[in-house]
Amino acid sequence: MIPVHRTYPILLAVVLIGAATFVSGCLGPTAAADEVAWNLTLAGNPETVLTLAEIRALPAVEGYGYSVSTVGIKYGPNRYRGVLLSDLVETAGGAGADDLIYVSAEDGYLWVFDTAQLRGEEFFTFDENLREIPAPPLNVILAYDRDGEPLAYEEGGPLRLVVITESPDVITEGSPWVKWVDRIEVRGK
Ligand SMILES: Nc1nc2c(c(=O)[nH]1)N[C@H]1C(S)=C(S)[C@@H](COP(=O)(O)O)O[C@H]1N2
Ligand SMILES: [Mo]
Repeated sequence: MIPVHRTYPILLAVVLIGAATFVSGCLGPTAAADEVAWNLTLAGNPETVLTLAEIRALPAVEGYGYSVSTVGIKYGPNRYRGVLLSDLVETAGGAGADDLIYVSAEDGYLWVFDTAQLRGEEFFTFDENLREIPAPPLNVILAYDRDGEPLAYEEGGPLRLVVITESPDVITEGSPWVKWVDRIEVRGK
């Protein structure tokens, strides 16, 4: 018979192994990305709600994002990864040429895009000295990663609208970079 005082270390070991397995499972790279609970509502007909994990599973694009705020503070450049806003609009049922896309956030912020902007057109672009430059090809994405890491809440994550380019030295205005995006709606004019 095992003396009573010896059963405790065995039990403790079993509990610790169980706890370690649980913790490592929670902190694994895929689990960590899934852990933030966030829903994106695509207000089409029918309405679609996507989780962060479902958004990460969609075809992804990458590029450089570099913005300037209204008061001239530059933010970036950083490498962003996310889903094309135009792909999400297709999932929401698509947009006609005259429709507008309302992108909004939990703090009540709203930015309205037209379909030309969905194609990356009509944005103003600037060089490092904030002098306007002809716009190179741009893409509007709903970003979830910044420089290879999930976009932090303080940076507007887990989902932030970002205008990206192929090169790191193109600056765009910060106002369309909607932070904490939770709703995308297509509406007629
Ligand atoms: N949800 C949300 N997104 C937002 C805003 C806001 O107030 N709420 N401000 C916008 C404006 S006007 C600018 S210039 C940038 C500022 O980005 P920053 O807070 O990362 O500097 O975010 C844009 N996105
Ligand atoms: Mo701004």
